[in-house]
Amino acid sequence: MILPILHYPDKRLRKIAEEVEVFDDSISVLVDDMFETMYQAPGIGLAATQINQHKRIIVIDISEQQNEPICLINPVITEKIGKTESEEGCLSVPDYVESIKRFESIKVDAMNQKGENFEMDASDLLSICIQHEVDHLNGILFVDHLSKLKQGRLIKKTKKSGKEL
Ligand code: GNR
Ligand code: NI
Repeated sequence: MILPILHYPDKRLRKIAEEVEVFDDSISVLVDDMFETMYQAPGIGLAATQINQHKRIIVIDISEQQNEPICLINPVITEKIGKTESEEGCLSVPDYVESIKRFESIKVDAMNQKGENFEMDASDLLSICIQHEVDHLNGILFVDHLSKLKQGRLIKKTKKSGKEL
């Protein structure tokens, strides 16, 4: 099922997601719905927060063919190496892209849909995407990393478009 995506400045995007402790069918259904929603958008990642489910679940697929799904549950970034800067967008902040500084490479501890632990190394776009999604789980949007000047301009643009702040 395709689920509606919350849009900035919706306050529900600011909630801190809770760890998944029980890996039952409802989690599998949620993960499947998140992939469907992400692919349809289309996006390269989606955090449960964006569909108003405040659980620490991320889905990602950075492949061209949309055939390399990655699901991270309870992800924790355990190592952060180097610096990089690139253009980011977000399904929750439509029609807005800006350059954001991130760590270049990271190590992540996470669980799969069965609740099994695994570790992964990520660099480049995958690393950026994971950092972007983990931010969502903590109620942080990519625009929070911008200067106050740019944030002010975004607020103005958002108000103009008729959205409540
Ligand atoms: O689809 C997305 N593209 C993207 C591009 C650069 C950096 C991060 C992203 S994630 C975004 C989908 C999204 O909003 N995930 O939360
Ligand atoms: Ni996003």
